[in-house]
Amino acid sequence: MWPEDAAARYREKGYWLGETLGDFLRARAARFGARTAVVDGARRTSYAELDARADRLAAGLVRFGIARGDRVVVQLPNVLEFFDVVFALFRIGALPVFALPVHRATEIGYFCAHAEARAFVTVDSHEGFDHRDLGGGVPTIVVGEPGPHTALADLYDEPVPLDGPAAGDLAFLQLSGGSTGVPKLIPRTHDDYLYSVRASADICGLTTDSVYLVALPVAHNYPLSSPGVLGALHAGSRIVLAPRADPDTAFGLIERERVTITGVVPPLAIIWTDSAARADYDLSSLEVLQVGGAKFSAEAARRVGPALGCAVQQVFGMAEGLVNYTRLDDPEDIVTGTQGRPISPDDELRVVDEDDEPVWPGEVGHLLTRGPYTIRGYYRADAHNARAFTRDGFYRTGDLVRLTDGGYVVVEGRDKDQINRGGEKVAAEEVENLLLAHPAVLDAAVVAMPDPLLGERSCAYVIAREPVRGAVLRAHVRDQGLAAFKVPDRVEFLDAFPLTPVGKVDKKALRLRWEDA
Ligand code: AMP
Ligand code: DBH
Repeated sequence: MWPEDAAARYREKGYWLGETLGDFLRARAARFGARTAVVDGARRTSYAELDARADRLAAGLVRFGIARGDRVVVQLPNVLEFFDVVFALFRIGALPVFALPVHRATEIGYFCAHAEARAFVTVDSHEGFDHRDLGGGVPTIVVGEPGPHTALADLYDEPVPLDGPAAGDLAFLQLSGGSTGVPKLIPRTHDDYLYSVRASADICGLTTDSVYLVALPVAHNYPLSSPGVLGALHAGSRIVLAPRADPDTAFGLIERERVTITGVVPPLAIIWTDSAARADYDLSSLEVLQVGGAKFSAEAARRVGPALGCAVQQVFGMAEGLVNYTRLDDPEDIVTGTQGRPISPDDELRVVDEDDEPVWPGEVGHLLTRGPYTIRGYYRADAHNARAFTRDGFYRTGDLVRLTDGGYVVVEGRDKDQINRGGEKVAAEEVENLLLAHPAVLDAAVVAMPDPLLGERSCAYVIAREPVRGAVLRAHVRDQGLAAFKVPDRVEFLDAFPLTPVGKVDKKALRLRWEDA
């Protein structure tokens, strides 16, 4: 949490308004009542209805045993019930832990255990996978057919009075892509998050005429808040939920709902750009395509406008806080050649060398940041926090950047032990630990290899004790029950790893094997 002098400054400057997310929806409903808030297939829900659904579900969740301060792991795809669940929890003052639909038993089990979850909310099945038993022994609430668990549909009761949280309290736990053996949970408060939401809606030009398509999984920080569904609710816009992000599904919804803005990751932007010419859809309503989550090349950025007939906005953000946007009125070279500038005049960005000393202006260095919506520590992670934050509270992003004269950020690389697979982050150590658990593996090092579509894919270098096939090791990782994107794309065998002068595995040298190839 922030030191009191910083908190006082953020309140004084009007960033932290003392509003909770539950009150936020109430105020939006009072203002935009009859307007359509969420479109999910044939279901169209107004602001007033959304508000009432959250109150009714909050009552049922309290009856289920959920109280203020409890953590609840929420794993829902892009469905209307996501809004009911998270706003009901916000009103109770219980904290959603935002899992993604791709997560499996290993991740869900970890989130439930680490957050000591009181309940797990999921969907009966999604993309052919049955989610109902992922919570293990944690009481489970299911959207759809509940099996032996509780049906969410049975929890919409008559509203009850709630004492609710304070705006300075934690609102939820967001996930970090991470770089360590286990994922980190990110504690965000009502006050800090809503500041980033309001400011983002403003920067992205959202109004009551905007229609925001949720193409990515809604619980991810980017479609949730940059400006995402919360930004859309702030502005009185209409939210359209896409069940999938393939061009036919997304373009069909853009045409049908007259979508004006959406946010995607670079591989999707590339696929949409390529498909637009071939597809026979009316995309004329689309004004802004946001691209973020991983580096978007200037070449790819230049192709978007002509193909899709819209402007590009680059977004460089992190669930820990700091979000940068190119502005809608920025010149072409800024929009294609940078990852934007921070939301807030009070976002502090430092670019430093290995000794935390500032580099020369314009030079590449490690990005450290601190500000009104950037966390000061991960949830229940004291030892890690001592490394991940400086003593004066700056978050070590693990990104290598340079700043332009105008204060725009250009992402040049990364020093964290992570593979960014088109926006899906793989913590190398997490996968290495799973590989090491296989009897044939003596040592393992997972690194990024370049990929034309995803930007990066993962390659596991393995020193084997005995002959084993790469496919067997990939299956071994997959069988541990974790998100499919973490399975190494490729396995290569070596007799020994290159070492750095101090004797650590030289991952830079391992990555270079691919760049030279
Ligand atoms: P997380 O901390 O898991 O929320 O992931 C945030 C990280 O994603 C950042 O620290 C960057 O490494 C990466 N990232 C997000 N957006 C971009 C972007 N536009 N360009 C390059 N990297 C990005
Ligand atoms: O990658 C991210 O985590 C991200 C990207 C864009 C993010 O959290 C965000 C915008 O808010």
